[in-house]
Amino acid sequence: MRIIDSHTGGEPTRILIDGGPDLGRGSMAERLTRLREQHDAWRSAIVNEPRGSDVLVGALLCEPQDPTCSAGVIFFNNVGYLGMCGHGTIGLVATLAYLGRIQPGEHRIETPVGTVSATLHADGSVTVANVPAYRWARQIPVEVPGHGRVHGDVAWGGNWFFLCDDHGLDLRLSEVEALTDLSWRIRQALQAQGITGEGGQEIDHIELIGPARNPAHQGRNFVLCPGKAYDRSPCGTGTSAKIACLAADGKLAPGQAWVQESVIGSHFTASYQAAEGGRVLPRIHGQAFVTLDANLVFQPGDPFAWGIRD
Ligand code: PYC
Repeated sequence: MRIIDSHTGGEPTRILIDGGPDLGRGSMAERLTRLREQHDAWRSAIVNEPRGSDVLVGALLCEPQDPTCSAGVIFFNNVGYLGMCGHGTIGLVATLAYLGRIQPGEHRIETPVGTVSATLHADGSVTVANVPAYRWARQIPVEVPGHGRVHGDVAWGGNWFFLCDDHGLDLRLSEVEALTDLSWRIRQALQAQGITGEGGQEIDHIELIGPARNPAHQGRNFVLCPGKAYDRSPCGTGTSAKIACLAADGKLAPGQAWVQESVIGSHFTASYQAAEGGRVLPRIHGQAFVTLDANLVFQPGDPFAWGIRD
């Protein structure tokens, strides 16, 4: 049971390369349902303490359904499953390149929310052509207990995001505790006030947005993930949601570059092509580096071999 860790702009991804549960055939969405309902202990064993940590995004590498795809993947974290993961897809492509399984060029990858394409460049960087992104609602007011009213756009970028810019905080590393606390309270307020994505879907990522610190970049974010860990990268799906909002506001033209900084100062370069129904097709460019190549060990008698969980 081999795992390979990488980081993309500081955000780690741990991929189970072989071994793991038998999820059968079918789409990644069907296999995700089987993983969640019958084999959730694997998610916990891979990413939860004591083997992992709250920051890790995990992934199962799967045989794709469509033979023209290079891989199938299911992403997860300390509390559940992700529809899509931008930094994780960049990490997956860097991992497949490290393994010698792919060469520079375009590769199609099946995810639970659709097939994405990713281009491995000769310098090792990766461009992900994400699933269509769109803004669902504009400048929704939310009463946040202990803070007051904030406003935000609700947008889909492969996960649901609430993008808020009147939070009043500095998007810097020394403010991570305050940023985490406010984002968590915004998320709880969204739930309490019944504010959701399309079809009542839960908004489980909070994205605080603000000005870039590097004058060559266009924006900065702080993204709180569903399990209360913040994204060290600018979040590929969050950056996709952001450019969907910019496109909807007429502030970013198709093909124009938007460089999004994370709260630690790493960055992704994003752009989009217009799609039907006001949607955009985001492209996210970044780079991942492999940090560990190891095997999972389950020793008999280890009470936490499958992770610490409820
Ligand atoms: O890069 O899309 C992303 C992502 C989602 C959660 C953590 N990273």
